[in-house]
Amino acid sequence: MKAAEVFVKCLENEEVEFIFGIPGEENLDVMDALLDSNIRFITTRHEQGAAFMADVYGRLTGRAGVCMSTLGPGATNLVTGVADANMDHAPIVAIAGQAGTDRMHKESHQVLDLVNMFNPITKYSSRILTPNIIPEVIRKAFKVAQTEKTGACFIEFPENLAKMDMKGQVLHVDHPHPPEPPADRVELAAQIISDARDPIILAGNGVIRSKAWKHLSDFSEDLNIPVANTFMAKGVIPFKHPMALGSAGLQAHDYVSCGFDRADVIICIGYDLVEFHPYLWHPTSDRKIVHIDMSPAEVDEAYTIAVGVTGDIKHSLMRIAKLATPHEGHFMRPLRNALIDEMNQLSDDEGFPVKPQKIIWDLRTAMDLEDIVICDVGAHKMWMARMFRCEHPNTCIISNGFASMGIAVPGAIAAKLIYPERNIVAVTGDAGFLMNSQEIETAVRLNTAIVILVWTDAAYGLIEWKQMSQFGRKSNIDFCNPDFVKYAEAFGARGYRVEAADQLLPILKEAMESNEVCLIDCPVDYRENLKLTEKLGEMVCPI
Ligand SMILES: Cc1ncc(C[n+]2csc(CCOP(=O)(O)OP(=O)(O)O)c2C)c(N)n1
Repeated sequence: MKAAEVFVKCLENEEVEFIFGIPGEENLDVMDALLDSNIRFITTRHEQGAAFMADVYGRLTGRAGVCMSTLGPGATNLVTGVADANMDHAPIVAIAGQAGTDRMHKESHQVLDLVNMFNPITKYSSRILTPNIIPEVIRKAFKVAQTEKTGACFIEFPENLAKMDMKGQVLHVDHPHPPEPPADRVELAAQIISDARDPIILAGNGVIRSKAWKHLSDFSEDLNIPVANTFMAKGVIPFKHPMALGSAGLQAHDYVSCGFDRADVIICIGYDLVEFHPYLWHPTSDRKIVHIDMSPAEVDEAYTIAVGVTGDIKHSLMRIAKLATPHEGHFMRPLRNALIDEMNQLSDDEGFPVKPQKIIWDLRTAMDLEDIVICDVGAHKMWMARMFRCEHPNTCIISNGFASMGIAVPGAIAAKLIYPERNIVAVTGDAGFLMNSQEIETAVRLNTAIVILVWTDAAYGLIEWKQMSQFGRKSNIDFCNPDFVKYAEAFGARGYRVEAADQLLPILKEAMESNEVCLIDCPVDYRENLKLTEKLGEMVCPI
């Protein structure tokens, strides 16, 4: 068989469904071999879009999303999405063509050392040096990408090797078992939790990756300990659950922060420091931290742990819950009630431009609980993370480690390919939207009927918020937008413009029912940003 054919067979062996990418001159043989495969190639309009699609595929399925580019500029275009996946622990395998091995040692058209370029943004970056190692390299890349902490891997495939004949066997796919937590660590954690006066849980995305959300709810119920979740762990405990406090991650002192202030023991479960820096929830560095995760705690002066329970998160939670003495109840409920009051306050607001709180209210009303939002990065993300209620994990995807703008539109396309029966909404600012808006063409061509909700303010809203908070004046954050309705229509999508607050809900409903790619241009009133900062600045803790 030709090496390119073996390469594709190895991808099939890993049960790859989609490859997101752009064909190039240096991956001609792989592209040709794909024609005889069940793997569906999703042709995108930018390699960054392809990488973000793989990223969101990985987040939603736990299996490696695959993206592919040509050498040189194609591969450099993948970088942001690959880095995003790696830092946010989304499993992906990125593949790039490369020049033939006979011209890689010298100055040569489009040649860059891609293995080294991807090294700092992957867990494993490798070159196919000879055709015989293809099965090993592919198996290793998928195994490393899909094993906690999951992340990105990169494979470079020189074009002359892809043409060679070889004998190759696909390798058996094994899924490593997470290790058991050591008994003495479990006992110590149970002791600290039993002795705590006011414990609180901070649940991170690792709980979702480990599919341990049910165990988390049981643990919190059994021991009577309230749960705050990171932005990347929205839905890890249903918002309606009596122990849920809501999302923690704002850089301001939010209601949930009062819970951390009052706690003497903070139990971090499946939490990564990139999700929400510990100095923001633990500035005093004096509380006892119980670290429950698949791997040892990162070193940080605000994250000095009393005990680390490393191993299968589900088993750790079950075993600690068995040994620990339940608390009699918790007094943190007012934190959640204060947030709920805020959520309800502007549900009928008629102001225009539409207030962020009202947009979120209408969006939640229009969407089913199993539907999925892919959120971009900006002020809208802060509002969504704080106020969009989620009852199920992975129903509001937020990139909050690398936090790259531009993920929402391509991410929504990937989500729709995985879940064609669900409504998928890309929530994005007008700046992040135009970073990958060309993928509307991909969505229309594939008939992936996503809804793109653009919060329009003709500015880099989050940066304006920070500039105004810190300096009281803004620097170079304004821009002009095209006519988004015409823009959508030019791609063959539907375009809507919200011109009054009460139009948003019916437009959202119509868009979701339309079964077409829809864009909604919704002007947003970001005067609410500074109002929120002021309000939280003056807030007296309700507990
Ligand atoms: C690729 C990338 N570039 C720059 C930033 C820094 N950044 C974070 S939010 C933001 C502004 C986002 O503006 P917009 O998309 O309009 O959303 P808004 O804040 O207005 O809701 C910028 C520039 C980033 N996170 N990612």
